[in-house]
Formats: sequence, structure tokens, C-alpha cells
Amino acid sequence: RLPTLAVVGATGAVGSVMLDILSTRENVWGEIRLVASPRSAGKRLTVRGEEVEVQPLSPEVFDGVDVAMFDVPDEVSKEWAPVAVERGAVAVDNSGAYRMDAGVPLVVPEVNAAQTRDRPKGIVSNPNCTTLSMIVALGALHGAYGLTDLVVASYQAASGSGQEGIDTLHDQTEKVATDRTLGSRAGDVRAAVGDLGPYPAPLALNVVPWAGSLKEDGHSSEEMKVRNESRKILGHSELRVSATCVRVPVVTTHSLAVHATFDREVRAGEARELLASAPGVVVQDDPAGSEFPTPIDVVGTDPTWVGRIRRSVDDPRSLDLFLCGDNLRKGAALNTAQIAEVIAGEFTG
Ligand code: 11C
Repeated sequence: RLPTLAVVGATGAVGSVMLDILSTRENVWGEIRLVASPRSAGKRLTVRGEEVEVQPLSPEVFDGVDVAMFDVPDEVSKEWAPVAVERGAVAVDNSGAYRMDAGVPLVVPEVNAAQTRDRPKGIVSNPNCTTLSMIVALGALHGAYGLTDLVVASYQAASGSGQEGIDTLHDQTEKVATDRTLGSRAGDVRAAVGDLGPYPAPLALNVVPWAGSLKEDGHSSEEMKVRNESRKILGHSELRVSATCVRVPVVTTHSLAVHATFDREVRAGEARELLASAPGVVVQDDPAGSEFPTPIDVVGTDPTWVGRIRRSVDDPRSLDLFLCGDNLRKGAALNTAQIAEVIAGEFTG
């Protein structure tokens, strides 16, 4: 029997990408049930070429469901993932609600797929999109050289903030598009864009060194997620991580500049070969030919793209890298789908 899947949050930014992914990957599912808030219920969406009516979130909607994916805010997952589990489903959660819970594995199939089975609460968690946009490549390097330190600067896309982020970036870009004087005086862009949407400063013609909420000692929640989730996924509780998370005027695809230090000396050429053969990683690294990943070229693709691979000038144990990953695909929907497929394998043998 093919397992039944519920997609909770089917109408959101990640949910729409999920329907595309479910329609294009090898089908491992029997029924696919689409679920959303009562506000979006009744809509008809296409998955696997068929129209399916969106059902309102309720305990009964999980009856007969084997795997329930959640792409909803933390508080919704917190309340509803246990309900799905109680009704017999395994929950795969893409919110931050359970990621650091000791009874919930945090899984990236290319790195730690086996941990999917160790789920005492019936929940498997999907990492934050910023962590996910680098961790497949870093997992491969860690396996070979043993990571000790990571210094990360992110360049995060607007769609990390959902549809509201995308709309804000487009609205602001429209407002600044034709006035060629903008950006030459402090405050002129701020006055031109008006509504800031979910951001603390204008995103058009700007970069904003902030993502998430304020945590201890001035770190943002996003920066703490990059640190804590990287440690958990790599099974490396001593890993030293410094992250600065920055929002940039890109619609979709997060980029990261990473300075990674290892237990032993590394060579850029060897690291490049290792990354090129790692599942889920593509190396694009020929600066002489202007070959390196950029978000507008990576968007819509599945792998983690890596370029600008250099050994640190001052430390033979360190590499500098630039990585890009589609934050809605591998960063969210694709990784969730991959975890769900690992679980589906338990049903079909
Ligand atoms: C962003 N990474 O780009 C965030 C969005 O913990 O799943 C995802 C937040 C999360 O704003």
C-alpha cells in the first residue's frame, strides 16, 4: 500500500513549491490530502496533475494519514503536530517549534538520514532554510576533514519571510525603479519606499543586517538557529559558530559566505573534488571565466551550489567558500519532501 500524505500549509509560499515538488519527483504517495487554515479551505489546487480541494485544519483531517508535513508558523506546528501524531501520522515539521527538542531528530537526508528512524515523539524536524543552504556541502567537508569553526555571513532572500517578504521587495523595487537620484542621500530610499513590510529597514537598494527576533547578547534568532542547528545536524556539540545574518534584495535563494576551519590542513583542489562528488552539491568555481553561483541563476534548482573555493591565505586549515541554495526548495519544501520519502520507504519496504 502506498502511504497517505497530508500537506499542512498547502497554500503558503513553501506549500506552493511543495505541490510542484510532489508533482515532479518520483511518486511514492497514495492519497495526498491538502490542508490549510479555515480561511484558505475550499480552494482547489493542482498536485500530480489533479485538482484537490484544500481541507480545513482539524483533528479528523489526519485520520488515515501516514505522514503529515507541516509548513506553518511555529505556534501552529506546536499545537497541531502532536494532534497528527495522536491520530497515527508521523509529522515532518518545517517550523522552528521542535528543531532543538532532544526527542526530535533534525534531518538533512544527505547528512544524517538514518536519524529519521529515531523519533520518540513521532516528529521529525526540518532545519531552517539558512542552515539548509550550506549544510549539505559542509557535512561533506566535515566528514573528510573534521570541522572545528564556522564563520558565516548570510545574504538572505525576501521569500525567507514568506509571500509578504516577496511582495514587499517587489513593491519597494517598483517605487525606486525610475528615480535615478535615489541612493545618493541618506534617507532618500527610506522616504521613497514607505511601507517596510516585515523588515526593520528598506530592502530595495539596500542590505539589512537582521533576520528573525532579538536573542541574548544581541544575536538574532536566525543567527542562533544557524549555530544550534548546524551543531545538531553534524552531531558536533563543540563546533564553534559565528553567524551574521543579512537580508538582501533577492526574491528567492539564500547565499552564504563561509570561513570553515578544520582539524587538519586542507587543499582547495581536493576540497573542490570532494564537493563535486558529494550528493546534492554542484561546484561552479572558475572565477577566471566568471563562473560562480549567484542566486538568480540558482533559483528553482535543487542542489547546494558552491563556488569561490579558496584555502585561507593565513591558515592552511581553513577554507573560504560561497554557497547558494534555493531557500524554498532545498531550504524548505524539498528537504521536507526528502525526509517524508525516507519515512514512506518504511511503509513500502
Ligand atoms: C528567513 N530562514 O529567511 C528564515 C525563514 O526558522 O524556518 C525561516 C524561519 C524558520 O527569514
